[in-house]
Amino acid sequence: MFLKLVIWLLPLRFAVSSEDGFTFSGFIGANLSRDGAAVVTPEGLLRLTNTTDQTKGHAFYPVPLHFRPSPTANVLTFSTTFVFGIVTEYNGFSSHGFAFFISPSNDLSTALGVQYLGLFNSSSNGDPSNHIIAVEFDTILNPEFEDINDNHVGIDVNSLISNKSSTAGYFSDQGNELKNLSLVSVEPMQVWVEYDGIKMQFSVTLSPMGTSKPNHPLLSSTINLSSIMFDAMYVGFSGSQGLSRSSHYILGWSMKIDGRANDLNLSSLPSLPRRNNLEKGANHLRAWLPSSLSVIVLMAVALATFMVIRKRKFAELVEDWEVQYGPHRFSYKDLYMATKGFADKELLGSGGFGRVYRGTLRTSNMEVAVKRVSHESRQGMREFIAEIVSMGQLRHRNLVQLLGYCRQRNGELLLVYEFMPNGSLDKLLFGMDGFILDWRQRLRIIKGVASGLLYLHQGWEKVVIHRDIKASNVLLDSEMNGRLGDFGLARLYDHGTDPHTTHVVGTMGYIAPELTRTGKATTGTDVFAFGVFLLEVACGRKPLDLGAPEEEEVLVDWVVANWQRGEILDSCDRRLAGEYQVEEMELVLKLGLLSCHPLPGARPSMQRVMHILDGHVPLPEFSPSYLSDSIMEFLTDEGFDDNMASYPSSAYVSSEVSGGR
Ligand SMILES: *[C@@H]1O[C@H](CO)[C@@H](O)[C@H](O)[C@H]1NC(C)=O
Ligand SMILES: *[C@@H]1O[C@H](CO)[C@@H](O)[C@H](O)[C@H]1NC(C)=O
Ligand SMILES: *[C@@H]1O[C@H](CO)[C@@H](O)[C@H](O)[C@H]1NC(C)=O
Ligand SMILES: *[C@@H]1O[C@H](CO)[C@@H](O)[C@H](O)[C@H]1NC(C)=O
Ligand SMILES: *[C@@H]1O[C@H](CO)[C@@H](O)[C@H](O)[C@H]1NC(C)=O
Ligand SMILES: *[C@@H]1O[C@H](CO)[C@@H](O)[C@H](O)[C@H]1NC(C)=O
Ligand SMILES: CC(=O)N[C@H]1CO[C@H](CO)[C@@H](O)[C@@H]1O
Ligand SMILES: CC(=O)N[C@H]1CO[C@H](CO)[C@@H](O)[C@@H]1O
Repeated sequence: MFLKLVIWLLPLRFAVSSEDGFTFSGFIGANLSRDGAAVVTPEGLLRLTNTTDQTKGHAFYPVPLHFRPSPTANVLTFSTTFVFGIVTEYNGFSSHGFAFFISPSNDLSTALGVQYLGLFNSSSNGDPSNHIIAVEFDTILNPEFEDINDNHVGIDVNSLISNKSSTAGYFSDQGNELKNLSLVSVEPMQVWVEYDGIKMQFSVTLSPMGTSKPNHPLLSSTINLSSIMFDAMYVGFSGSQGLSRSSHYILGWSMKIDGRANDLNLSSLPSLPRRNNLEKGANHLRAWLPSSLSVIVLMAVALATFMVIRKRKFAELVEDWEVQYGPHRFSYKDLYMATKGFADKELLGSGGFGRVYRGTLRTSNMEVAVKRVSHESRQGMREFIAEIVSMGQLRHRNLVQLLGYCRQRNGELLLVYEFMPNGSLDKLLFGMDGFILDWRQRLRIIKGVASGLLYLHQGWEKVVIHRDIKASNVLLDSEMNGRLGDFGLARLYDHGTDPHTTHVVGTMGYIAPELTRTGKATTGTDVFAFGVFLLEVACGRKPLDLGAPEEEEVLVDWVVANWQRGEILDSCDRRLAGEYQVEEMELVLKLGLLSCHPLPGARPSMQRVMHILDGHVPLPEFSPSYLSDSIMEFLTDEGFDDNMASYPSSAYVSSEVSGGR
């Protein structure tokens, strides 16, 4: 009887003890629930992301832990420690990061990867009903989440906008100065996450593996977790990556509720692999080749013939230096298959840079747009590809995401973008199919484009000049958000050319006057084009319409003329049938005029444009004559060159004379 009781109690005791604490020194045989790309490697490492692009992965302790002694009591003290390492394939190209999290659910399948770190999606981010607490280890700067840099640790409560964050590092016990650590250094690091249930103090400490725990935590924040956490919560890790390959590894992990987590025996942890080797595919071939020599010879001949035929069809150009960019490259074959052989019926459109096809990637069923760009010179290609790869790291909800590229031997470059189901804005603005974008939609698109352009100008480590803002470069996603496409592409035409003879890239009607003079694209020339774009969207007219009555040919001049008559609203799109807010329409028209002021210094920055559109800053007072007066002032103040003197009669037409492509 007694024995029976013991036997009956034994598994129960086990379960209880494993519920308030656990220790994993390596993960061989560990009972974890995993999803997405997360795996335990044969060496016992928990790997959250694999080498496939844009993956996410989660690993949870399989049962929820009880964080309160009773469902109504306050959250208990708890502590966890783990060792992690991030292995990037190419030094300097970081991908997204990973997080330790506490969540009410073990199903995070609706969360997005990439910058959302597999924790939230665009609608759930910031929602208090998430009840998710996380410590993020983020290796990409995302301005939309107010990230401080591309190497930081943050405490997140229900949102990727961290409650508190810091550059990754640790405080040495002598001197108390912050020593920086690089998360992507491929060196293992140990983390301690602790919560003091009485003081409500949540702290995070980081140090290189093998050094003792620093006394001073890296991050410490007073948070009442009792108001956020439930009694039973899952704990785990979430990893996510973007374009460049990187793997997030956890080497060991221990956790304890109502106490201090067991120390990890560091010498028994599996070791972190060095930089990923490229997969060795050749070994597979060797394994199945039959031993008979004649068969081998026959097969080799057949194979070689087959390869030659295929190679001709799918000849792509890969140079040594490109191997480092790995997954940004798509194989020509995959793109060929995706677009059904670049079939005409998959053609989405053709623009200044080439033809664009719709495609569906076979491996992921993802819809993409593939742009074929011809490049005559291979000179500067390396810089250009490096730039494409870094452009791939630009992420903003108002930019069309670049997913990768492929180079072909015939001098063709294929760029792979996210697919935008609602096509380009000009088709909807000027389309003949009777569809009319209402004012609310137009204003939202305008604000979206402004925000995307602001990100290019200021949101990233480098200033990116778009150079070709216009309605046909604005694409619409499934929610009718405006997204800028083709950013940075105009540089293609600059590479390898003599800087003194750089020709002007842009589109007639959108080219700032000084650009035709100096040939130098700046954020100011982008603002000019954006101003023209504002007028285009508000008026539903192209910037230059040579078929229109003479006084209406140049959109900007016509709007100015209407304003001078005191009837600026006469300019707006008649198809709106008066369905708009007068103040908003006036604001957009005047802001458009101000932004395409002929003098670069008079134009606002995109930051200011954004503030004005959001109503945080009033539009400066100016009259229609300001546009021409200040030119006269400029012309009399400064010695100006001949080109300048040739345009005051109609400042805007000058681009017609010398611009275009
Ligand atoms: C893993 O843990 C879950 C939840 O406790 C349990 O149902 C399952 O049987 C365990 N699996 C193994 C192999 O121990
Ligand atoms: C990576 O993970 C995905 C699941 O997200 C899986 O489909 C794919 O096969 C994995 N790739 C490798 C190389 O393990
Ligand atoms: C976003 O996440 C929330 C909460 O997990 C989920 O309810 C919602 O369906 C998700 N939205 C999308 C668009 O996946
Ligand atoms: C540590 O990193 C921060 C942010 O990147 C930087 O400002 C600081 O100069 C670095 N400190 C050292 C000692 O490198
Ligand atoms: C913390 O939050 C819980 C639940 O909302 C509340 O009952 C408790 O009073 C809070 N503690 C403090 C010190 O504010
Ligand atoms: C730590 O692990 C090593 C190697 O597995 C083992 O030899 C050693 O006894 C362990 N130390 C402790 C304190 O458990
Ligand atoms: C800036 C920020 O995200 N603050 C959050 C910090 O955490 C509390 C919960 O304790 C949230 O309510 C805040 O919004
Ligand atoms: C105007 C227009 O074409 N709207 C479409 C945008 O895309 C969504 C989703 O693909 C469609 O449902 C809309 O009809």
